Amino acid sequence: MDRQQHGARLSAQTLGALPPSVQRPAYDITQTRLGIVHIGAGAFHRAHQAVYLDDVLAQHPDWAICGVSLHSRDVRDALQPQDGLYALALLGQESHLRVIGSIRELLWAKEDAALVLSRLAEPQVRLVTLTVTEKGYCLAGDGLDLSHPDIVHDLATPHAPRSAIGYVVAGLHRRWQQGVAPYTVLSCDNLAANGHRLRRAALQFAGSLDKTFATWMEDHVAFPCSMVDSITPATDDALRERVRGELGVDDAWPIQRELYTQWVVEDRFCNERPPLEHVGVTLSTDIAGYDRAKLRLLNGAHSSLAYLGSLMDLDSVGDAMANGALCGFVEQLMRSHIAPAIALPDGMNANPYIDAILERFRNPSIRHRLSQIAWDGSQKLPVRLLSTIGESLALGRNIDALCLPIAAWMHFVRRQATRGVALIDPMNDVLTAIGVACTGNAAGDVAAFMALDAVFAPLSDDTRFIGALRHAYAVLGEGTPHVVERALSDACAA
Ligand code: CS2
Repeated sequence: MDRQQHGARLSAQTLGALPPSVQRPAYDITQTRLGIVHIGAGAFHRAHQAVYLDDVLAQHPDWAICGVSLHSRDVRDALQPQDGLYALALLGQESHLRVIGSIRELLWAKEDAALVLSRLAEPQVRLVTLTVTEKGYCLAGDGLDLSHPDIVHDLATPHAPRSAIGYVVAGLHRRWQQGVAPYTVLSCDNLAANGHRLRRAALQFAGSLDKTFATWMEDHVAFPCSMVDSITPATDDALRERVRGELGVDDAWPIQRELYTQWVVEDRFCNERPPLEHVGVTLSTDIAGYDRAKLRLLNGAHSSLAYLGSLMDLDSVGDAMANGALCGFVEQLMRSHIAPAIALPDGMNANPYIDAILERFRNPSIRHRLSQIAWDGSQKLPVRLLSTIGESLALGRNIDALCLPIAAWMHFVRRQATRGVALIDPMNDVLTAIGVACTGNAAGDVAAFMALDAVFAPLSDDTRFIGALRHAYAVLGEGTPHVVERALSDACAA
């Protein structure tokens, strides 16, 4: 039977008519009230945090989300006509669809800036969360990148910001002026010590505007750290088709993720918080160990698969896991080179955690493209792999295997540049210039990359690192599939 109601769109009105196999919000979406402003309402937020909040709302209707997009209007335009509703496909052995209702309002900062700022000042907004990806924090080294065009702009016109930091601080400034209690600012991005880094950047920004206000922020605003985890492949045609068939109405932007999800949040809020512990979130006083394990093991392995696998002309994580040499190498990388170099949280054993990661990567219900993971390498590699290399060197450990994925990234940059394919990376221009100038000579090419302080400092003048990286770069030859595969087999046998 064709259930499709011709032209009908997912919305509060059509929600009741969805087939019973589709899980729906367990509350009346029209009765919820905003409690959270979320900056960066992309796929990860909608697959992760918004789902936890959908569970919270079933008991506590005052934690609905106002989702703000800073750059693109697409999410607002897709979801506003749907009353914020969208379908999430949960992919595992028993996949199912769930409609999420926690995002009650969608704003596009470029057009709705005044409304975003007024939401941020409303007392019932007690929490501001962010998923703006690594580059969205405008960081350089340990602090804010004061030469970043958005930061230069926002410091000149703080009441009309563009950046995430600019909005967070502008909202707090209004509250400070109006005597409204501050909100907690919770980063939900894959950055080590994300709350600490965001706090430093926000205080630095505020301090450049007004010292008294910055001191108030320092004393009163909490920036807890968090660790987020759920594999969320980009929406593709297969998903759109499946959702259209199963829902019986149109959804302009469904999303998908694996069944597995984890959210660990540091329990340090300066205003009320949703009862996250009731919906499967781990609240902890120290999340650094979880953070490290996830970023270094899961994300480190993901980026390794992405660059090595792309050179091998593989398309998805599933394809990469089906390649014996690559899968064997990445498993060994995690077990023998990453896990022994990092301190894990009390009670966490590396091997079962790694087993679970490998199983998640092999999930046959998911097609996660390596090209998606390869985005933003300049931002991801320092957090995911270079930090492990630095700590391994400090421990006197061998770093040869850890340098292979870094060398693969360099070959990947060179390959895309010579093919004339732009990288999705905020450093695309400089990386492409380096890639085009590469000759294949390991010493010269490594030296050119080492000039990228934002990526390689403080390792860029470490002779042990440079030696191992040159070797890894040379071992990968011209970065062609067979040579890469042989290098990985040799690395495993070594
Ligand atoms: C991936 C992550 O795209 C990427 O860089 O490594 O998005 C990864 O899927 C998530 O961090 C898993 O929690």
